[in-house]
Amino acid sequence: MDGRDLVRAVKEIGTARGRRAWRSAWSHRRADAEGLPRRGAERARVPGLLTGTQARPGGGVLRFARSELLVRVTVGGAVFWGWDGAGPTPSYAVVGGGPEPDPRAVLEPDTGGGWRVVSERVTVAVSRHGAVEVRTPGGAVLRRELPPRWWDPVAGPAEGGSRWLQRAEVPADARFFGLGGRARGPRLRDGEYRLWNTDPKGGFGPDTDPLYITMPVQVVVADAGTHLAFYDNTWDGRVALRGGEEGAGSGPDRPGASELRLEGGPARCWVLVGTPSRVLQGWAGLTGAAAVPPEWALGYQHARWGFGSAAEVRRVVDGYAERGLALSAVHLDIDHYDGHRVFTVDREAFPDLPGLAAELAERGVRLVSIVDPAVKAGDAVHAAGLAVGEHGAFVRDARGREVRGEVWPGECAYPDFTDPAVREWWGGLYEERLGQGFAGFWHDMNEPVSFAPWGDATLPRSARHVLEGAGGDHRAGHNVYGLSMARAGWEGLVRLRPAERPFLFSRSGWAGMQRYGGTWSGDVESGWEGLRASLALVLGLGLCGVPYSGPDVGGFGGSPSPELYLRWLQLGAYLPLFRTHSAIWAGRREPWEFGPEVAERAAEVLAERERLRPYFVTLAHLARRTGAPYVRPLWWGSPEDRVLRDCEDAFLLGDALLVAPVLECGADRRAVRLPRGRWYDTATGAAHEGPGQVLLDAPPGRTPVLARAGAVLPVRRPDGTVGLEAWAPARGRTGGGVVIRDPGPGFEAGEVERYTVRWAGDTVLVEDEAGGTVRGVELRGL
Ligand code: NBV
Repeated sequence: MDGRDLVRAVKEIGTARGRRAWRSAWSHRRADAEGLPRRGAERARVPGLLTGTQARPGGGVLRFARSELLVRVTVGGAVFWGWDGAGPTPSYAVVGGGPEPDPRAVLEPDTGGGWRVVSERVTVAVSRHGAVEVRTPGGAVLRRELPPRWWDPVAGPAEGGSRWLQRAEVPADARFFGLGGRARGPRLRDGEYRLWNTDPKGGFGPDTDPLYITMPVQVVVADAGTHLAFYDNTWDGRVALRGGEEGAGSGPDRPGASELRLEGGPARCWVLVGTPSRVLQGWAGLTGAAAVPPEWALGYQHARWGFGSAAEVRRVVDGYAERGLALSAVHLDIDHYDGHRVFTVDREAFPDLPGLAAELAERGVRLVSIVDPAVKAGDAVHAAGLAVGEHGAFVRDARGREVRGEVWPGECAYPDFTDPAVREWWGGLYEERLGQGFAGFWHDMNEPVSFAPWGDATLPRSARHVLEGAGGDHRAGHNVYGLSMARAGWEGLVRLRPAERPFLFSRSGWAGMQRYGGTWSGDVESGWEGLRASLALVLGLGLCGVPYSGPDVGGFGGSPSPELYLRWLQLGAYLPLFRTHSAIWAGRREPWEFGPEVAERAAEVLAERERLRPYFVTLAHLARRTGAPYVRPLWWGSPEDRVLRDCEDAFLLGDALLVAPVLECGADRRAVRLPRGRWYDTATGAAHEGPGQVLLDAPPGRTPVLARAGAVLPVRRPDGTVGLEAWAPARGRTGGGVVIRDPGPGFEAGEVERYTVRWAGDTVLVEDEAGGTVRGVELRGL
C-alpha cells in the first residue's frame, strides 16, 4: 500500500461503502492466499541448440535441445512463431485461426547453421540458438527476437505455463507506438509499461500508466520499414522499451530494445511488415474488421454523470435546440439506474424513459445507456444469472464460491464473459435497454473494477474463468474481460436487432475489440495535460486497430477554463467519438456554460463537425475495409520522415486533412510540421509546401486545419445534401479521393465512389470513375 492508498483507505473506512470495500479487499486477498498456486523453486531455461527441423506449410518446426519453435509465413505475409508447442489458436484476438500458410514459403538452410523462410513480402531467419529475425525482402533487419527464456517451476508444469522473457532489438532509428491506450504516447518513451487493464482511480494525466486498455501490440517505425509485433498472450506482464542510438561517425549503432516479461501463457508472436497502411490492413485481417458506428454516432454527443431527471435531460436538449446547435445523442450515466443497478431505471427521476426516448428521437437525438458489468448480489439480474448453465453466470473462486466485489450498487457478482453461455444470457439483457428506448451502449468499469482501499482494484488473481472452455484464472482472464463483455453486448444486440449496426463503446478491451465497437478516454483529467493525453490515446489506439474513440471533452473530473474547454471542443470535433462528458461533482459541459464568446465559437465548431460528418462516414467505412484509422499520425504516409515520427501535436484525419489542434494555454498561433506535398490552410487558402514547418495563426476561434492538394472529400451542404469539396492539385499534378455514403442503419458495406482531380487549362476538373465531370463541386485552393 503506498502513501496515497493509505490516505484513501483511512478516509474510506468512515463510510459504509468504504467498510464494504475493505471487507472485499480482504476477502480477495484471502482467496488468493488459498487459491493461487504458490511460486516455488524455478529453473531457468533457454531453447539451447538447434537439433532438427521439419517442414510444414509456410515454414516448419525447428527443434532445439529444450524447446521447439513453429514458424509460419501466411498468404498475406503475416509471420507467426510460437515456442514450446504454441500455435496461433486458441486466441482472443485472431479471427478464424489466422490466415492460411503461404504454400510457396518453405523452410531452407540459412548461413551459420540457421534456417529461414523466404516469401514475397518478408524473410524470417532463425539462428541455431533460436534468435528469430524478421527482414525485408531487401534484407534489412526490422526486428530481431533473441532466444526466449523461461522459468519453469521445479515441481512440474504450472497452469498457464511458465513465466517467460522475450528480448527484441529494432533498428537504432526506430520509434515505438502502441501497447493499447497510453496517455504518455503516442510515441512510447523509454520506460516500463504494464500489460494489465487498470482503472487509474480518479482522473489520469500523461504520467498515469497503465490505463483501461493495454495490448501487447507494438508498432515500430524505422527507416528500414514499419512493422507491428503482437505477442498473442493475455497474461499480466510488462514491456520495457528503450530507444536506440545511432553511432556517431564510424561508431556502431545501439539498437532499440523491447523486453517483454509475461507471468505465463503462450510464447508466441505475429509480425506484420510493410508500409503503415499495409501493416494496419494486415492487422485488421488478423484481428477482424472494425465495427462501423451508426451514422448518428459520428455526430456530436453530450453526456454527464448526474443529469438527475428526465426534466433535466429535456432542458439540456432544449438548450441545444434553442441555440441551433446540432446534437446527435445524450448519454445517461449510472444515476439513471435504480440504486445504481444495471438494467434498471430510477422511475421517479425517469418515469417514462421510452416516452422520453421517442420524443428525443423525433428531434433527432438518440439516447445512449451506460452498462456496468457488476451485478448487485441478490437482485433480479443476479437471480437470473444464477440459473445460467450448471454453475451460474458469475465468476467463482478456486473453491467454487462466487467472487464478490464492491461497486456502485454495493456488493456485486461478476458475470464471466469468457463463458459463451454467459455471453448469450447477458446479450439478451439488452432487450430491456432497447425497450427503454436506448439506441447505443457505453460499457464502463469493465477492467473489471472492484473498489479496494489498497492494492489492485479488480478481481482476485485466483478467480476462475471459463476461458471458452479452456479454464484458467484471472491472471489469464483479466485483460480479456472487457473485450468479452463487448462481444456479449455486440452479439446480443445483433441478435435482438439484426437489421441495425449496434453502437457500443467500451472502456476496457484488448486486441480485437474493434470488432465490437470503439472506446473512449475514460476519466482524463480536466487540465491542459489531459487535453494532450486525449490525443495520444486516440492516435495510439488507432495504431492498435481501434479506430473509433475520443475523449471526455473538457476532461472528466474538473472545471476547465473557457479557453481550455473551447480548445478541447475544437480537438474533439476532429476525432471519431465527439462527446462532452463530466463527473457528477465536476463543472457542466454545455457550450453555453462558458460565456457568450465561447458559445458563439462552440457553435462554429459543432457546425464544422456537421459539415464534415459525411467525411467521417467515409472514414468509418474505410477503417472497416482497410484497417486505416480515421485519425493517423503525421508519419502515416511518410514513415521515412524522421522528424514526423517525433511529431505528436498534430494528426491526419483521413487522407485529406491535417489537423493541428492548439494544446497550449494562451497560444494564438502554432508551428505545424507538414508531410511532403502541398497543403492549403483551410482558413486562409494559403498554400504551403512540405516537408517543412509553418507557423499558423490560431486565435481562440480557430484550429489550424490544412487540406492536402488534390484532395476530394464529401461534406454536408447547408441544405442537408452531401456534396464534394475538392482542393486544387499542384500544377502538373493530379489528385483524387474516395467517398462512401451512409448505406443506412444496416450492415451494407456502402459503395465506393472514386473521384479524380486534374487541371484542365485554368480550371480544375473533378471526374467520376466513368470520366464524367462532376458538377456542383466546391473547388478550393485556386
Ligand atoms: O459511471 C460514472 C463514471 C462515468 O461517468 C465515467 O465516464 C467512467 O469512466 N464511471 C467512470 C465510474 C466512476 C468513476 C469515478
